[in-house]
Amino acid sequence: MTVDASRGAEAPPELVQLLTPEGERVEHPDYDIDLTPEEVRSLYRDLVLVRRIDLEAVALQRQGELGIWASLLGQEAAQIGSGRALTDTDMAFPTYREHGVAWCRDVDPVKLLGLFRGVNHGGWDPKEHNFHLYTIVIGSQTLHAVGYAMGIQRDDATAATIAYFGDGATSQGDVNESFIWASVFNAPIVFFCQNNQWAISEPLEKQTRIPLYRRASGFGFPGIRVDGNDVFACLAVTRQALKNAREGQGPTLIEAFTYRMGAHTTTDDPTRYRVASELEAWKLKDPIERVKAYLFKNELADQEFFDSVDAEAEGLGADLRSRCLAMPDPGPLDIFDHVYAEPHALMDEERAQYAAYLEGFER
Ligand SMILES: Cc1ncc(C[n+]2csc(CCOP(=O)(O)OP(=O)(O)O)c2C)c(N)n1
Ligand SMILES: [Mg+2]
Repeated sequence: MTVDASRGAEAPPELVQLLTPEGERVEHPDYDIDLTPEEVRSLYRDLVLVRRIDLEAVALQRQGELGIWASLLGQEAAQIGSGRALTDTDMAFPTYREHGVAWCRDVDPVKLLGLFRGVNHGGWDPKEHNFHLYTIVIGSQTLHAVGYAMGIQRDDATAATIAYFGDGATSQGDVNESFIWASVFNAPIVFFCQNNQWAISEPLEKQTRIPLYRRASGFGFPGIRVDGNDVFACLAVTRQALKNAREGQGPTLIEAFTYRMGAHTTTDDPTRYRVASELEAWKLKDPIERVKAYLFKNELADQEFFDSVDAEAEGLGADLRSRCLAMPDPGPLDIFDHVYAEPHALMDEERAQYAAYLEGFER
């Protein structure tokens, strides 16, 4: 097996970075960010809380309370940075792993669990949060997002759309088709690719021979690679790309260079296909530790602050657990209610047949 050096600890040269893994602020000629201490503390809180939500969800799955869970571990900065760059009127189209973006869109985390517990089909109103339902079919949401972007373009709205997808998804036809549509129609969209180096057990080198962000040039729009473990850089780069989209400058592809620190989902065992040293190298680039180091070094937060965030995280985890366990199971016939928005003769027939079948057990 070939090992791509770029997946190790060495940062590739094209990377936009504003905060090093050691917590040092660095300048970039094209991107800057001016955050108040309060804003940095708030980003830190977001990062810690979404990691805690994720941890609780993994534990719930391991205890049989969720059918499956797709962990965001390691990708918190990519999601919080890009999620906090969105304005209320922007629209986000996630995959199944964007729990951090959901947090930024004020989706109650227990609603994320409903889908994975099998008690609903995605328990939030996309219009209320401007956050579309989770999409499992790899890459398909990029087409929905471009369609939405073209729609708001025709409505003359000053909003942008963001589509999330992974490195593996870039090999899908849907994603490439969405790039073409977005490009030729100059759609107000940001393509946010979280390159977490793996598509289940397929490594990045099986998806591409060139850095993913460079694909954009072939489609005719800018591409940029950002340190996906740097919340400042993700915020700055996404903010700029969304602004460009809103101002009629068309799409941007952002490749957030990050790492999936956990399993693909709870059904996966990554020790079967990747070496432990790779994970160890990425742990040194942890997205939360560098913000903590920055806050400490610059005396922008004291121990009391860190303790209070930890305590809040513990409370959130416990609350999430109890509310997850309290979610009622749907009735067996409820499944027919969500196929069509309007009453439907075939559904009525199938519901009646299934009800009769279930009654057979009661006799
Ligand atoms: C169209 C389609 N093909 C295959 C799958 C099975 N599948 C689920 S996740 C996944 C890998 C996706 O990798 P990537 O795009 O890198 O996203 P990540 O899971 O790493 O966030 C695959 C192949 C699917 N859900 N949809
Ligand atoms: Mg991936």
